[in-house]
Amino acid sequence: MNLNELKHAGLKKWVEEIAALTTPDAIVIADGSSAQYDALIEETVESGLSTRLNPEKKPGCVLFRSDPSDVARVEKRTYIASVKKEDAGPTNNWIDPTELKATMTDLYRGCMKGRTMYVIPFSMGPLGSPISKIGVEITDSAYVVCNMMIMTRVGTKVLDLLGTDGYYVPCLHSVGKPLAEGESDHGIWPCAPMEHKYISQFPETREIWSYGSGYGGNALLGKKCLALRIATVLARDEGWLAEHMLILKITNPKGESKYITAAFPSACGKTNLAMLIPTIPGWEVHTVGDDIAWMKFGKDGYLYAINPEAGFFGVAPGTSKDSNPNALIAASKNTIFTNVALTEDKDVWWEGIGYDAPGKLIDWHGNEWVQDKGNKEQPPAAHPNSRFTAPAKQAPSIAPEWEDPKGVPVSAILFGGRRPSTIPLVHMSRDWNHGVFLGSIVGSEVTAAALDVKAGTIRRDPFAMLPFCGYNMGDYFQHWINIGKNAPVPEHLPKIFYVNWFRKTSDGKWLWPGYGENSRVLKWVFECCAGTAKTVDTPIGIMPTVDAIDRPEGVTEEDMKQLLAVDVDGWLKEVADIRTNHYPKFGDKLPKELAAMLDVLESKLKAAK
Ligand code: GTP
Ligand code: SPV
Ligand code: MN
Repeated sequence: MNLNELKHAGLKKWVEEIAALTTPDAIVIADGSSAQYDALIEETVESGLSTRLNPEKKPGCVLFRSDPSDVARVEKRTYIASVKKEDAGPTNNWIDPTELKATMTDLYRGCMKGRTMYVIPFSMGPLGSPISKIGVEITDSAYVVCNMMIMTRVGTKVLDLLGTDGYYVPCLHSVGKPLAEGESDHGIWPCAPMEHKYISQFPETREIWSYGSGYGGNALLGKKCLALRIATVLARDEGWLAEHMLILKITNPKGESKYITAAFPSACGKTNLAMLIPTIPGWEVHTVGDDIAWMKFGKDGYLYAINPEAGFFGVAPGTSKDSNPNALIAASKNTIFTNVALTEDKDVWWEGIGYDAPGKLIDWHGNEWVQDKGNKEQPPAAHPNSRFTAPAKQAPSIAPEWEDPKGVPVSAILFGGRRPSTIPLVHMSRDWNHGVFLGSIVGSEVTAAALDVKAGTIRRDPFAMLPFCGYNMGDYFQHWINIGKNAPVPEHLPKIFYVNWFRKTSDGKWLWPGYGENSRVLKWVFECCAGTAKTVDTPIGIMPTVDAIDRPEGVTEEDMKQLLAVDVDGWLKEVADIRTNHYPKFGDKLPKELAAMLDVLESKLKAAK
């Protein structure tokens, strides 16, 4: 299909304007067909940008490598360009939108010369569903087009829905100006130097402009930019929630099901929990989504969640037959791998895949790599943030209702992060506002999912939304409080929990085995929702009694006591940190309900000393 076939005059005009600015050699519209997907992949294979994997081991799969500087989201180069600085708030980078557009327009000028410009009409959420949002991404990266075709619903069906004047969110992307003439891209996608990268959201005009990076969250603009940063703004205005959450369905041995959503910061276990295989007999878990949830009240007063995505952009390292067999099967065909290692027989390998490297590998830099097991300092063969892009429907665990436009009614919301100490395995909030408090204080050890934040240090990541909230985080806290206040049926609000799979012993070992064993905690969550759980009231909230959660093999009674103890001194340090370093950032935007919760927590802890 070509430009003249575009029936939507506004869209055609926008595409023409961008083409005039960026001067591509050709314009191609993504029609969503598998023939076009195959042809695009073939082009990248032929130009040396990707490697086709062994069709017997990984049919329909390819491997891409990025520039070593373009392996994760770049939070320092991500902007919420609201008209007023205050509306971006204390946790977002801000530049005046007029100034930022001028800077970026200069960068975009002529940037697609020598390349094809692709126009990708896409839907976040099932096609035609009243909750879905339509976007159109313009990009000069075939890698982005192919990833978007897996992660979202793409093509002429979306254009049909748009008709001649339908609304879409314009999303402009370029990997950046090509290298100097004569220089090749060395089999990696091009990108701009750090100081030219911009991942910009314009909340008032609901536009997204991204320049200089080809990596997932920076370049697949339907995902973090639209389905979170822009969607949070829409959700605030329209009274719903756009969240960095997995959605799962848990079924007990009697066949009764409940739906749970969970917000953990990037690379803290959402994909794994969403696809978990319970270790407790008779229980089942099915996947509705692994990264983003949009939640709206239904007529019955329950919050209903939909997964706006159609694929998984999952962390590869640590994914094994033992930890997440569902993800391995989902990514066994028709999958795009990014920055993992390549074996001699053209299969993939990564750290934590569950077996030693089979012979000589090509690492994510494109260099030969031989495993040296004795050497703890050996750089990894796969980048720690290497990823697979796999169609959601390929996961054996996918719930039959995962595309239901109504969504699924949510009984419980979990918050969590990587906390080696203090935070217990699980506790439940006393009520909605206490749950909002728990979300607001989420902290986690930083992972490799973003550049420019020091891995290993703990930072506050409220609601796991620090990098994804499109407006003032203080107003976002208030929005969560308001959702509780305005709930049509308060007793149908989800219960809110705080979990931590990442406690460590003093010698650095995991205190809790995690993965499938997390089903034991989900069972307690299920029982809390059903009103049958064994609970005890503590200064920090409602907790399981020590015998309420069956112990997994290898976890002693002592371990369990430690996992479920209230570390009063640790929590008092937590309170002090929130009081001096975290909450003051929000100034008078901090909801008074949250300030009051902190006082209550402190006095309860002091009373328990
Ligand atoms: P994003 O896609 O970045 O939003 O991440 P995610 O939250 O989906 O994280 P994911 O499930 O991909 O997990 C990231 C890393 O955490 C992987 O290396 C996992 O192996 C590891 N992990 C997940 N669950 C557990 C767990 O229960 N215990 C431990 N120790 N590690 C876990
Ligand atoms: C995350 O970083 O939270 C991800 C990967 O889910 S990305 O799409 O790159 O944001
Ligand atoms: Mn994520």
